[in-house]
Amino acid sequence: MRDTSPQPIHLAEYQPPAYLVDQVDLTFRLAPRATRVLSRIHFRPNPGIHAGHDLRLDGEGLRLISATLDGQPIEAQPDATGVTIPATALPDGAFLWEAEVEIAPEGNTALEGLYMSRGMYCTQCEAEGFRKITFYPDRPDVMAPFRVRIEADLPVLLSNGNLSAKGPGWAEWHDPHPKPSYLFALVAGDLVATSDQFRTMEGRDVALNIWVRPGDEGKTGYAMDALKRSMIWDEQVYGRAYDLEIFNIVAVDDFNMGAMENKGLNIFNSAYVLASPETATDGNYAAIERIIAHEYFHNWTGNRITCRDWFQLSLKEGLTVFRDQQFMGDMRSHAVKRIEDVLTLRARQFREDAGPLAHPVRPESYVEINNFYTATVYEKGAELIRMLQLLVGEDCYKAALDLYFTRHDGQACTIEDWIAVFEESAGRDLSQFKRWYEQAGTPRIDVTEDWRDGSYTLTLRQHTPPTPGQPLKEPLLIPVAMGLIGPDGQELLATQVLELDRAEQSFTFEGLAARPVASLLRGFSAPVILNHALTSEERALLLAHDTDPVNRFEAGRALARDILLAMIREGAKPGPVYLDALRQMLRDEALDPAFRALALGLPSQDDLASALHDAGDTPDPDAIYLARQEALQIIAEALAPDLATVFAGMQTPGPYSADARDAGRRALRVQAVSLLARVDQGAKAREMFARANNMTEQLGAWGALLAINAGEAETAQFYRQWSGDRLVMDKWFAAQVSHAEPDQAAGLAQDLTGHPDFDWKNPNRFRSVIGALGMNPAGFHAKGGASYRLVADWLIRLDGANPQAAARVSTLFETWRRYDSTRQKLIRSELERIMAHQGLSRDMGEMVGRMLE
Ligand code: B3K
Ligand code: ZN
Repeated sequence: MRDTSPQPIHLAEYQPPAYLVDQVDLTFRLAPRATRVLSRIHFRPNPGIHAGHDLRLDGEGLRLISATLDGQPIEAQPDATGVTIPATALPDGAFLWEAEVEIAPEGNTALEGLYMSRGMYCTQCEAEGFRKITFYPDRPDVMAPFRVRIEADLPVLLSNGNLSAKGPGWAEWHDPHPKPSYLFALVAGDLVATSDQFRTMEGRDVALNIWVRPGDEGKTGYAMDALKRSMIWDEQVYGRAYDLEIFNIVAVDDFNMGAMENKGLNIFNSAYVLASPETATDGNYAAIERIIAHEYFHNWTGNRITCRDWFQLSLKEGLTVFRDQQFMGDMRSHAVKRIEDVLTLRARQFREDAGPLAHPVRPESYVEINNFYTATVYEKGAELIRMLQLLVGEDCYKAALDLYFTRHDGQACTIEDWIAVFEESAGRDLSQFKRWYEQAGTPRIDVTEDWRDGSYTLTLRQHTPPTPGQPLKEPLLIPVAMGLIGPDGQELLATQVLELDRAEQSFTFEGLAARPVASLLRGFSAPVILNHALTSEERALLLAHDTDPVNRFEAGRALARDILLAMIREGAKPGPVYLDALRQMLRDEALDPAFRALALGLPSQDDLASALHDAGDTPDPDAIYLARQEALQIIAEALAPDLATVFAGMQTPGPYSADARDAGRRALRVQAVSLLARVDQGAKAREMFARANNMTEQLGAWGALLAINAGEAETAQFYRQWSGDRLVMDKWFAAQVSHAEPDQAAGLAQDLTGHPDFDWKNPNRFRSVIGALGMNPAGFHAKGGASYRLVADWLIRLDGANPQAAARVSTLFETWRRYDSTRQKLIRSELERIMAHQGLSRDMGEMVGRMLE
């Protein structure tokens, strides 16, 4: 039988485009079931390669009405993925391709290409959606200026670039900056704008608009403010100004991810634009700020300088995440932001790196590129840039970036181009560092120490476990920032950066008066797992005295983790060292409340499962859940008076402000009320719910009740209050499922999928039930496998409508090989059931195939 499974694409097989594009002109005649797209594309042979190639244009699901070459009609016969014009039919030199195609946006449930969301037309082209709009060389290394004319009987018609003309029922846009097709965008609908102005450092005025549905215009203020702050920041910190007369943002309800950086026309999931104190949590506000900044920053890192091919995705994504992290640190608290980023990295990227979906920051092959918009490409990619900055220093980082922008503006680049600007700026060979881009897996650093006669020797051993396709790993260049703390809490050695570049290396520190406690990996200087055995007392010392806030936090986390593991393995109980350290930390008013809120949290169930697995044990999700519950109970009882003080003291009187100061106070207050609920049966949480005038406190209080299996009245009240607000209803679904007791989670999720407000084709709503079930580990892994079945059923269903969204949610299963044989068998049979489904998408086929390998 012929193998019809989709073939992987390999980095090593990259070929430059045979034809380049000088100009694109598009006309859209919009209609829900029969949109006509007319294209005029000026091609010329790529002078860099030998002549005589066929012209291959990508195109999927297009009904070709007509095509001409230099005005002469041609017989073009599209196949399933595009159309080929043989070289013999092409004129010598430059030529004009014109085509008319028909597409049906209304039936496009995949939300890729041109689709409709509640009556509004919108597009999503990255990575390969443009080929669902018209025939084109749909690859990022073909960059061209675009002119777009939109015809539709709708009040707002938007595309990339500057508006050049408009009249009733039509508008024309011109984007002078050459761009790849993945940055094309079009929006049409009945929308209203919040508008503002920005003057660039070069003195040009830019019109800013945030477009939303009528009725939502009161919820755009924070996004606009974040946009203006992003624009100033990129000028001040990177010297990069905006480059068009207008910058449009549109909020869309049905969107596969967070947002998209289309040139001059960013399209956002409405969850990352709309906010009011009553409907959005502090976490939502922070996410809006971050994503607005991220997409804006792409204008330089992604749009002006783009990727040669999709293997280079981290070139734009890792860098843009790093930039948004820097921005958020500047806007809020560097320490708190770094801790949150480390938590996210561990929760998402370490998890990915430890399982069947592990891949390098620059993958070497893919079947469906949409499956590679991952935590590894994004978050680990950002970590690599942070390490580069640490290795070369801040001034050199700045020089390297300036060189990158001047040298590569307008180009489609590679990771090699990126490394080269650092090598040249630092005058240093970075070939060993480049392995970070090529080698998957999370490195482990095992620490041993020796102390004699005032001399302290630290020995670091690195090893990276095998990952799919990469059984053997080479040593990496790992920057280990460290300091030494004396037994009295005084710092004996201020932060310095050790460069670990061999499998094993020792570092000696002489002339110390007392045996120090090493504070290693300060600021989380490398994305590694550090195995540094310290006693509880030593960890408590670092929690109380380390000068590095990230390591203070890490010491507290490690303390909690050691205790939870001992509870799971030996039935131990949290002892006084831990409880006293926690109490002291909670009482320390010099500490940022946001930090205290984070430090009061326990390692997640998934963190504990991964720690157990790493140590060679088989994690038992029920035992993990019970140990956490018991630890929370003991902490709540031991700390109750202090928690009550914090609860009373952390109020935020006055009008709501989303700034980091107030958000930190609310975060600590919510942590306190969640613990107190375990000793006062939810009394304070009920009070907080009843009085809350903002979503952070309302949801926090309700969540505290759900977590003790209470809050039925509040669940009903929350629904009555918010059933008209889609984004708040996502929270209503998600909170119930994620807090459900292990044996009730599957049943509850199943019931909620039958709720009249469950709209499974809306990605946010789908994730609020099915995604949330996967985020409730004890519920997801409950005995019998009811959750596995439910998730698999829904993945199969969603895959038929929206493969990209379904494939993304399938990662809920990626840790399956950690668990016991009974659970493995149950999950395997669900994965096989998905795999055997007729008509499975390429997206899902690749993901499930890799998980089963
Ligand atoms: N570049 C887009 C992500 C596109 C995802 C395509 N499956 C958003 C971002 O990273 O900013
Ligand atoms: Zn991005």
